[in-house]
Amino acid sequence: MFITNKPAMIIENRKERYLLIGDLHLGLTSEWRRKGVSAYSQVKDFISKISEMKKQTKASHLVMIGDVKHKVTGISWQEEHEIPEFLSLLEKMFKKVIIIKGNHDGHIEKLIEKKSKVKVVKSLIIGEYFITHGHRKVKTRKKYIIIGHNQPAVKLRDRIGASYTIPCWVIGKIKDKDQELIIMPAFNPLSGSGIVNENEFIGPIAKYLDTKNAKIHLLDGTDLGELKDLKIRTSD
Ligand SMILES: [Mn+2]
Repeated sequence: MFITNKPAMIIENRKERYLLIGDLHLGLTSEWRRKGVSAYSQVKDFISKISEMKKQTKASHLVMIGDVKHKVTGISWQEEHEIPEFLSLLEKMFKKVIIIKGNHDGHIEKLIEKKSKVKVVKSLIIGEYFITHGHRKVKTRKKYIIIGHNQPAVKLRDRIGASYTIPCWVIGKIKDKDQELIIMPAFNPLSGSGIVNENEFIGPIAKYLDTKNAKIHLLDGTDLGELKDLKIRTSD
């Protein structure tokens, strides 16, 4: 269900395939430009990556699990232009496009045309999966909970002391419950990350992750073992 080498996963239910991505933070680059960094719209790059994954997986539905836009309150000039463009391209590609609202998605509804088939929801259930952004509390008995919000990455240090921050998946149990939590890496490679072997997880769901048994996988499938053993260990 994880797509090798991509910050994305597939869930199959009733013969439909749902492609999941999260933490896109479109509009982030305008903030950088204001600070003097040359960075341009990511719409085309995102569309080509999504279209490649769609071809590879034959997904019929797209689920964006929050933080499609970057500005927490209000809408930036860049978002006002880029998000409708991005969504209209996605609508042409998928049967359904679902946005699960993240903490950065304030007023995103204003960027969606009335006749659009893009849906905005707080959370979504697909079969045994409960999917939400991860910044608000939820009640569910579903076996699997999928969130984003944390933008997890692991910090590794090599023998000469150079350190690398590499996006990762976090998979573990919810404390005292028979439920499994999957934390997705961010889709936007520029959006920064929460270092799982340095920082605490954020949000009211991830804080109940049983970190003693949580496992870390890199996007290429490398199993780094348990988080508790990864206190900035040396890689070979
Ligand atoms: Mn978030």
